[in-house]
Amino acid sequence: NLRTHYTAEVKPESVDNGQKITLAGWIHEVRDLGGICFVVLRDREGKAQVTLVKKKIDKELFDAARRLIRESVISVTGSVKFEEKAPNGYELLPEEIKVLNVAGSPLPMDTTGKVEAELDTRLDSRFIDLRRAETTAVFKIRHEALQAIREYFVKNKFIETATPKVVATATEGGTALFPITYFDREAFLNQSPQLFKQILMGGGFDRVFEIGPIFRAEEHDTRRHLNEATSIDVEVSFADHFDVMEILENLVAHIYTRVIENCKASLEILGVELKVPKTPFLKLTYDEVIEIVNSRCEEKMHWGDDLGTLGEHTVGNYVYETTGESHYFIIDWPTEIKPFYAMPYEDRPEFSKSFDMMHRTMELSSGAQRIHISELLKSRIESQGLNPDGFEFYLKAFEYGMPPHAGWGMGCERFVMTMLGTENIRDTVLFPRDRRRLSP
Ligand code: AMO
Repeated sequence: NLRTHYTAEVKPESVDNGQKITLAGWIHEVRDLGGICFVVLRDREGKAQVTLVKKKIDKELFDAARRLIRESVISVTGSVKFEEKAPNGYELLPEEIKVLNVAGSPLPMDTTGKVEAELDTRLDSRFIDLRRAETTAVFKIRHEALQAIREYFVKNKFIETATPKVVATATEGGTALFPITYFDREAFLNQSPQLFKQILMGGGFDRVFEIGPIFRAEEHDTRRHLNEATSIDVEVSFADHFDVMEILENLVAHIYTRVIENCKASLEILGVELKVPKTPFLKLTYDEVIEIVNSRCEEKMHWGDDLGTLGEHTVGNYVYETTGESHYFIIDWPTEIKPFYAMPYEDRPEFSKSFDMMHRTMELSSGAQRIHISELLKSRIESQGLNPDGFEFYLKAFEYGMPPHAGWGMGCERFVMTMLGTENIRDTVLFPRDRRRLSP
């Protein structure tokens, strides 16, 4: 047996003093003080000190320990000695150290935290970067967030779905597509499960969610755009935009609650203190947002303009100053700047039943009540300069009993990024895809 415990599991509640255990992991550090040698073993959950006293142990074992090479993989069997002064409150007194694989040197990057590596260096050697506690902490929190999302949806009677990522049509007008070759036909990587989750409403699924990749051929190189992102998508029948906004804000509060409960150690490593956002979130209309921007910025925003980065920050700061909260909605966007599937208000069709969920620093989610009337949908597709022929498979589902429905999509990476205050979105993806990066 190469491992009986993780380092962090060795506690007086669960392990006896003197008990024989086996730890496995990487050599974080070897400190040779002559008469005593400390080998710090690191695993996914933390670190442990293996202590070798020259006078007390086998000479061969002592000499082998002194020669261990950093970041090599070892398995150590020994007895536990609880010792308040030792890191984590215990030492391991070894009987056997198995070297499972020797690491080359020098390492492609430092793992001790003494030297701050550039993001690019870290991403180039991601396997080493992931051995750093700060990096692991981000992905443990991301994992917990996704667990909380699934828990919330399952409890609320959603069905989890998987829709194709190789498709024949665009859905999100504003952003470009990645073309691929599909046998002898042109195809694309999907920008959003949008059309499919709507078709599922026609199939009577009522409440669906999907967590999957979306692909956006956006050329810009920013701290908050990826070319492959993870989208959390929701679609609900017999619901309007207000119903799905409520689902969204409650989900956000649920994720924060779970992360606070279950990720104490990781949050501490990152120095992040979280507070559960207060629900319901403030709702500002698009028209109110224009007023806020124009009263605070020199560059004016006109009706029909999208909210730029400066506008997002201005309104985000306004909301934070007035409410102390970071999350809010912008509702009632002009129909012309939202995708074709957003439902216009019956009495003022220039406005749509759409919303964005914002964090103080950026947009996290967009959604809307959808058009479920086939004729209106066709005319909206045409008025956005698209050809309805390409949407035949989608439009067909609206002709044989499509219920009214609404939904939203939220970027997983942006969510984690704003929760943890991460500088760059690439820090929240294991292997980010951007304009320049296609491997690892
Ligand atoms: P939208 O295009 O606004 O809406 O995308 C929804 C959310 O997905 C995230 N996101 C991204 N994250 C990182 N990098 C990107 N390039 C990127 N693009 C999008 C953002 C964004 O708010 N079909 C609609 C959703 C719906 O109405 O259900 C849609 O895709 O957090």
